[in-house]
Amino acid sequence: MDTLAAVNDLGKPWRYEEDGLTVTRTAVWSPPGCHPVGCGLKLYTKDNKLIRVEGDENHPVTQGRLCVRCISLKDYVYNKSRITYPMKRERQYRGQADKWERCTWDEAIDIIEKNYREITAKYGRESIILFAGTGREGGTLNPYGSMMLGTPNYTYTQSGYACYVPRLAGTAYMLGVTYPEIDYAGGLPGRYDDPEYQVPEVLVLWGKAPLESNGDGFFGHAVIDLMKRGTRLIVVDPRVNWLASRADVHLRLRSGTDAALGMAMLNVIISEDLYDHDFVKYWCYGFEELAERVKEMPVEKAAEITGIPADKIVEAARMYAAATPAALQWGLAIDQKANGMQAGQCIVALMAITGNVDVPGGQILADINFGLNEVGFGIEEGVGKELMDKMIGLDKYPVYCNTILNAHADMMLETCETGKPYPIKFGFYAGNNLMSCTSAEPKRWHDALVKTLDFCFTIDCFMTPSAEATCEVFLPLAAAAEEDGVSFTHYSGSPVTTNFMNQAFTTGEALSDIEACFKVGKRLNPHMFEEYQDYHDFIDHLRLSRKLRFEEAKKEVTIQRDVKYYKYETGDLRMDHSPGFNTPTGKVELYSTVFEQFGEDPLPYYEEPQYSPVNTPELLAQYPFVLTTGARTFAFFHSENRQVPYCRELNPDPLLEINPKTAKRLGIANGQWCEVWNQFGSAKLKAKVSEVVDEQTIHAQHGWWFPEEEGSEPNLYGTFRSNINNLVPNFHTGKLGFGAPFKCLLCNVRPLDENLDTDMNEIWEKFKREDQ
Ligand SMILES: Nc1nc2c(c(=O)[nH]1)N[C@H]1C(S)=C(S)[C@@H](COP(=O)(O)OP(=O)(O)OC[C@H]3O[C@@H](n4cnc5c(=O)[nH]c(N)nc54)[C@H](O)[C@@H]3O)O[C@H]1N2
Ligand SMILES: Nc1nc2c(c(=O)[nH]1)N[C@H]1C(S)=C(S)[C@@H](COP(=O)(O)OP(=O)(O)OC[C@H]3O[C@@H](n4cnc5c(=O)[nH]c(N)nc54)[C@H](O)[C@@H]3O)O[C@H]1N2
Ligand code: SF4
Ligand SMILES: [Mo]
Repeated sequence: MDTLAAVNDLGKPWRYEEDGLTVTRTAVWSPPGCHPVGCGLKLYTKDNKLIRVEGDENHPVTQGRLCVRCISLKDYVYNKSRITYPMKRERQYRGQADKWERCTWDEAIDIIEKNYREITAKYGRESIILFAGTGREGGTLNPYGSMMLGTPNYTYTQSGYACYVPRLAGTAYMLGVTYPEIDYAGGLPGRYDDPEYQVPEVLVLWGKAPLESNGDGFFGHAVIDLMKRGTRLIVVDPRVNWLASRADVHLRLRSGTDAALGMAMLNVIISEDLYDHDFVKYWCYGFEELAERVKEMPVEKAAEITGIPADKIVEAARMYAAATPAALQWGLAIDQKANGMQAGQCIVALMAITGNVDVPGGQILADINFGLNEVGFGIEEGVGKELMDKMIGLDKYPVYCNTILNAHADMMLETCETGKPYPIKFGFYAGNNLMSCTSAEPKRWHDALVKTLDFCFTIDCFMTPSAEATCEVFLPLAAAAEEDGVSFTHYSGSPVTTNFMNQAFTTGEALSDIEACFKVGKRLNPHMFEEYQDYHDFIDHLRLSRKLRFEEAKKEVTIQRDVKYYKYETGDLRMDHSPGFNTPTGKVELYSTVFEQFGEDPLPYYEEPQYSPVNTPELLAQYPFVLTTGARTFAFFHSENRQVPYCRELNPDPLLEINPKTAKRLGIANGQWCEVWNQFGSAKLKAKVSEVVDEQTIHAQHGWWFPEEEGSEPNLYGTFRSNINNLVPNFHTGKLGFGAPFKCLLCNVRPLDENLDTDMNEIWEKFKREDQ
C-alpha cells in the first residue's frame, strides 16, 4: 500500500514561514483546469492573500517545474471577472448578463432545493442532467451526480465520449486494466536511478503531445527527462509538434488513418519474427488470428492509405520491436475518430507482442487493489437500479453506458431536443462549458437546452457562455490553492503518486467542489451524507477510502506509491490472485472475447474516416482539406484561461494552422482572419502560416470564446464565432458508441476581407486594463 515516507527529501514541512510570508506546499489538481498531475507548488501568502507562486523542488516528480497556468495563478484567482460569491437570476432573465444578483449560499441552495423538489416530483430524477467535462476534481468519481443529485444521467457531453474512455475501455477489454501509462519511475524512491528501473530505449508518442497536454495525470517533462537519458522517439502525428521535430522517426500520417498504420506495424513485427515468443506463447490469446488479420494490411497498402512512405513504417516497426524496453503512449487523437477503438487495439497488441507490458521502463499496469475500484462511488445507493436502467442511451449503447456509467452524449442531445423517452428539465454544470468547447454542434446544444431546461445551475470560477445562456444560480468555486483535496496521478489507474492539496488562503465565499457537493448534497439528499461529520470526512471517504486520513497524510504533500512489475506472474492483476491478466481468458486478448461478446469484431480492422479524401472523394471539390482540431497549447486548458492576460498574450487569437504553399494558393497571409467551413458549419480563425501542417491538412484550435466581450444573448461572449466545433457533427461514432471525428473531417478555407482585430483588440485592451 502507500508508503508514507521517503518523499520529502529536502526536508521541508508542508507549511513554514519565510521572510515574513507563510509558505504552503501543495500538489494541485484543478482549477485552473488540469488533469490530476499533482504538480508541486509553494504558495507564498500574507494575511490570507496570495503573494507569489513557485514550483516545489521537494516534489519527487515535478521537482519545481511548473507550466504557465500555475505560474500565472495570481492573475487567475484575482482576475477581475472571477466570481467569488453566489449569484441568482430569475428564469425570465436567462441569457442577460446584467441581471445577476449577489446572494448568500443559503439563499442559493434554497433556490436549488425548491426547483429540485418541484421538478423531480413532476418528472422524476431522470429529468436531471449533470453536464460533466474532462477529469477535474469535482466531476471525477461522480459524487455530484449520484450522491448530491441522484441522477442516472451523468453526461460527459462530448460526442462519442471521444476522450480517454475509448482508451480505457479498449485496454480494460484486452488487458483487464485501465490505461497502461509509460513507466517514468514516478513511483520509485530512486526515480530514474532506482536499481529496479530501466530507461526505455525507444518511446513512441502516438497522437499525443505530452509537453503541452500533461494529459491524464502524466507530467510531460518526464519525456524530456527520458530523452536526456538516451531514449529515442518515434512520433506518430500529422503535425510537426515540438517533440516530432526532435524524433528519430516521425510518421506523418493523414489524420484518421491510425488503425491502418497500427495493423501494418504489427504485420512487419510478426512477419519478420521480431516479437517476444515467450510472452506471446504464455500470456497472449489469439495471436494466430491477429497474425492472419494484419496480413490484410501490407506496408505498401498502409503507405498508400496513411501517406507515410513504406520504408518509414518498416523502420519504425523494427526500431520499436528491437528496443528493450520500449514504451508507448497514445493520446486523444486515437479517441477522436470512429475507428479509434481499433487503432487502440493495434496499439495494445504492439505493446504486448513485443513484451513491454508490466516491465520496468515499459507500460505500468494498475495493481488490482488500486485503480478506481478502490473508491466508493455510492451510485447504486444514491441513484438506485431502477433509475439507472433509465439512463439515456443504455438501450442503444449498453457497452458505453455501462463501462463508464454515463448517459450517451449524442443520445442525450437527441433527448433534449425531442423530450423522448422523457423530458430533461433540471441541469447542473460540474466543470463543463459545452457551448464553447466540450460538444460538437454547440449551437444545437444551446437551442435544445434553452428550450428544455426549467432550471439550471453551475459551480465555476468564471461565468461561461453555457452558464450565461441557461443558468439561474451560480455557485463560486475555489481554486486548487484555496482548497483541501486529494488527487491521484492517472486517476489512480497506473498510480504513481497520491497528491494532497493544502488550502493556503481563501477568496470570497468560494468553496471547493467537494465542499460544495457536501453542502448542497446535505440539503438535496441528506441520507447520502449522514455518515460524514464534515467535508474532510467526506474527502477521506471519497478519495482515500479511509485508508489514509487527509489531516495526517496532507503533511506529506505527495506520496509515492509502490510500483510493482511482472504482476501477471505474481497474481496481483486478478481478483482471484491467480497469475495472469484480468480478462475472461486470463491472457492479453489480442483476439478480444469481450469485443466479440459486444458484437464488435474481436480483431482490429481499418475503416476510413466518414469524411475523407478516400471515403468521400465527391466532397473534395467543395472541401479539399483534411481538418484536425484541438491539439493542446501551453497557454490554455480547453476554454479556460482566456481571461488571464499572462496566458492570453501567449496566444491572443484563435489560430488556424495552414501550410505556406496552401496559404499562398488561397491568398491567405500570416495573421489574416479566415473562414473555415464544411457541410456542418463554419468558424472564423486567424491564419498561422506554418510548415507544422502539410499542404493537405488544416489544424484549428478549439475552446475559443471571448470573456472580454458582451455576455448577453445572442453574442454570449462571441462563443459561436470562432468555435471550431460548429464544423463537427454529432452521431458519427463507432459501432459501440465511442469515438467522434473531432480530429478527422474535411473543410475549406478562405481569407476574410474584414479585419476583426480592430474591434477585438480594443475590447481586450480595455478588459486587461481594468484587471490591473
Ligand atoms: N494545455 C492543455 N493541456 C491539456 C488540455 C488542454 O486543453 N490544454 N486538455 C486535456 C485533455 S481533456 C486531454 S484529453 C488531453 C489531450 O492531450 P493529447 O492526448 O496530448 O492530445 P492532443 O494535444 O489533442 O493531440 C495530440 C497530437 O495528436 C495529433 N493528431 C491530430 N490528429 C491526429 C491523427 O489523426 N492521428 C494521430 N496519430 N495524431 C493526430 C495532433 O497534431 C497533436 O500533436 O490534454 C489534456 N491537457
Ligand atoms: N474541436 C475540439 N473540441 C474538443 C476537443 C478537441 O480536441 N477538439 N477536446 C475535447 C476534450 S478531450 C474534452 S475533455 C472537452 C473538455 O471540455 P470541458 O471539460 O467541458 O472544458 P471547458 O470547456 O474548459 O469547461 C470547463 C469549465 O469547468 C471549469 N472548471 C475548471 N476546473 C474546475 C473544477 O475543478 N471544478 C469545476 N466545477 N469546474 C472547473 C472551467 O472554469 C470551465 O468553465 O473538450 C472537447 N472539445
Ligand atoms: S500541468 Fe496542471 S498542475 Fe501542473 S503546473 Fe500546469 S496547470 Fe499546474
Ligand atoms: Mo479530454
